[in-house]
Amino acid sequence: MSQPHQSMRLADYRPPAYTITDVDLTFELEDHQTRVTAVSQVVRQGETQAVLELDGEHLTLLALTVDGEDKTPEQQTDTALVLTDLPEQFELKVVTEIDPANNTALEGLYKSDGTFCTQCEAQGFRRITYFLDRPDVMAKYSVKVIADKHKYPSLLSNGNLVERGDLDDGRHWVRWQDPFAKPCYLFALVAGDFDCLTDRYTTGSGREVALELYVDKGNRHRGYHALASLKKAMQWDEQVYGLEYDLGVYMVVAVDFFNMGAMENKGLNIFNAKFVLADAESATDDDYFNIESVIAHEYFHNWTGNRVTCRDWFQLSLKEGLTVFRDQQFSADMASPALVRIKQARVIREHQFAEDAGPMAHPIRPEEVMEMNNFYSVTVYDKGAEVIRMLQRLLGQGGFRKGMDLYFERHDGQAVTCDDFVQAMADANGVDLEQFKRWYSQSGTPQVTVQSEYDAKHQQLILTLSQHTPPTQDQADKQPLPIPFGVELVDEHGSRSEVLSLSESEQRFCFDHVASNPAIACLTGFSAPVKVKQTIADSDLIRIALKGQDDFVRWDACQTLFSQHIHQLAEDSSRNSSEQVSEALSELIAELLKSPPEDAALLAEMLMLPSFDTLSQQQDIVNVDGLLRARKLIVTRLAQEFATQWQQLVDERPKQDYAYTAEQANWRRLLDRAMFYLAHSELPEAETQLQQVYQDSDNMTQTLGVLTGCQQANLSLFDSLMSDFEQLWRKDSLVMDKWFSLHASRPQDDMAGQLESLMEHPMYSINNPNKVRAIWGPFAMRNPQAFHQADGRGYRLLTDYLLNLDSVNPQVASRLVTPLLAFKRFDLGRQQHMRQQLERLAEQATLSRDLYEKVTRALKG
Ligand code: B3K
Ligand code: ZN
Repeated sequence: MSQPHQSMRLADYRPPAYTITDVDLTFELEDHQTRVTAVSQVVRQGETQAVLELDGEHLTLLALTVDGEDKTPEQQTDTALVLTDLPEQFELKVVTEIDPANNTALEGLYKSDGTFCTQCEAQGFRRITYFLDRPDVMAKYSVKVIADKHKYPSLLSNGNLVERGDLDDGRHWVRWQDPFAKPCYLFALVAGDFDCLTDRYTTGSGREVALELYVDKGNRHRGYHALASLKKAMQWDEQVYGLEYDLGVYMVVAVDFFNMGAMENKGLNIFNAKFVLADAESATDDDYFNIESVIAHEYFHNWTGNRVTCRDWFQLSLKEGLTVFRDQQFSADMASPALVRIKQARVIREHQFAEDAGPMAHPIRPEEVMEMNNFYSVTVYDKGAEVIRMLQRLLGQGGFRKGMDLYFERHDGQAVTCDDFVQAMADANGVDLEQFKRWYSQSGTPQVTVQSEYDAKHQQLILTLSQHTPPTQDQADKQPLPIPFGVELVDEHGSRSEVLSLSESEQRFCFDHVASNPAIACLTGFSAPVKVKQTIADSDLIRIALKGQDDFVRWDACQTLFSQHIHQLAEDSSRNSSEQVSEALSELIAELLKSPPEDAALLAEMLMLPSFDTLSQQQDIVNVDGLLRARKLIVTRLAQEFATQWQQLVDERPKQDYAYTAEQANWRRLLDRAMFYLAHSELPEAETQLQQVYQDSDNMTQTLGVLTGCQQANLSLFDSLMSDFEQLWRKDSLVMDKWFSLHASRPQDDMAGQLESLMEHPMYSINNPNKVRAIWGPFAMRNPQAFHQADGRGYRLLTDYLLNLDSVNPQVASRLVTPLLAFKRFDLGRQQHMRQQLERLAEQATLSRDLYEKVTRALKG
């Protein structure tokens, strides 16, 4: 195994011995030899002889002075510079040289195609200069950028542009000043040649804000949706939280090479182009939705993240959980609230529960971290958002808002902890949230068992709820949590609902005046990120699905019904047909199609079978072959039984021009579902009909719907449409990612040749994370048939690739290793194959810290 990397512990947090109040940075941009001069005003906060340890990686140190005098560091290592004998206050000047063009890790300053850009969160600033790279050091920045004027007409950084000029060697320069003190992770710089879309926004209090969106040349027409989304988000935050933007300019830059979605740098967001660019022909409704939500997310960070930031990285959920919660609220207000909630529940069930069940289990506030980038996780983000949602439910909307107001009043301009946040909520509402804090420190997925007794004579229903959180790899002992548990009782007369507060291991709840034995729908609105154990009859599930008031439980009842039948069929390998088990399913589908819910998106979701990942979370040991077989049988059966209805839905699709409106998007979601089933229907005319839809299409949503249906049903039409699609889009990088994904997620046994030929495509590059993710993400995460081949060939293919990728971009490699970490949840044969591959990784002498942390945790568990 490679060199042991060190872990950091929350318990070891100490305030910094020195802080930096002001920084003056000068960048002389060159591909391979960019010179960075950092002049910092340093102030001692600790004891007199305190040493100053500056973080720095991949840097060439050219000069170092203290108050103008040369300084020799006491120690210089690969990751730090240690200075001693320092005055109480001084000016520190550090000159370093860096190589942005060879920075394939895309952390710090790097080149993305022809553009210079930065990514500093979490610890990328230390790749730019030696610095106190920690969020509790907050300084005011003044930044001068010097670069070739012809190649880089736009030179951007945080704050306000205060000066600019030309040099006589063909270069020009600008100076930016950010009036707000910030941690270095929010620093940003961009230099490039863009098309710029501009707009204006006037805040509630009358401040004029210039909005500027920078995109690759020729892509201007694809920027309007992002710009409109930004304005909606600005307005929403004023209305809902009373929060206004605070600078004169808000810039968003789209780049092609980016490790994740986007970054909330103060006043200068940098985005993966995928979350900015959209037009009807090239982007799907989901792309439009995601753009709106990511634009909003980054904008909302200006208050929850930038104005009030994290004291240390263990507190990441302070800003991420809260900001995800805010972007979800916003999205629900913009589109179908039911759909937004269902999507979120799916993320938790498919991915977050899986994280809890594996070697990377951690609380939303982790206690031990080796590589911080590994903790930008579904737990910190999405479970973090669920925790905020529970808090809001507990305090009510008004109480929550009071808590937010107090949080900003107390902590604006500070770097604080999750405890500070909860305390503000508690104080604003005069409540005790001590037990609630366990949600921050305890990892794992609580299981709530529901038992009911109905007493017809007294018209009384008693619900007994008990909670139990199984041990996780990081934490053996668990305590009861406060769980808001929404229930809806549905009988033939109607329904009533209530949110029960479960806080002990077991509690009884009594309902009076219950006229008849009701169907009990649990977790209305997905009220808590827990698993529910309940024995429930098919007839009750159907009743909830058709008569329930709460959209989430209506959908969930369908999911449970599907799951129960799939699991039964999966366990019985002698059954090759779903005839005997599908009566209840047929009844459900028939009723749904006869009297559908008003929201077409909700209907589309109700008609969708649970994914392989959701199903596998419901088993202790995943029965890969059984689940795949059973799921397919049921799809085919429903496709055939309702073939004419699917056909009719497809035929009757509205034909108006594309617009991204909630109504149209919801309808297209239903069309997608109908096409999926039609493709599986084995009707002789299905292919012709689907081809017609493809030809008629004026938008990517519809086109991709046809392709996905054909791909899943393995129709020969798929190949011809895919070559047509490639002819049309081969020059368009973002659209080609969809083409790569469709190939990589095509269910088949042997993917080696396919993957190889995808990587020979001129558009593919191992240096571009979008390309890597478009191919390897779907293969490893959405193609169980190929990835989980019983002889282990899928695992080997992924590992071969990771061994190359790790030295290029460890962060992206570390995301892709996730499916292998779950090896203990598979049968012995697969377990062994997966473990072998993890061992191959572990044997690498040069394994990155990112992969090292995950692989060692997995093998030691
Ligand atoms: N805060 C960034 C994520 C940074 C990830 C660093 N590996 C984007 C976001 O959550 O808004
Ligand atoms: Zn965020």
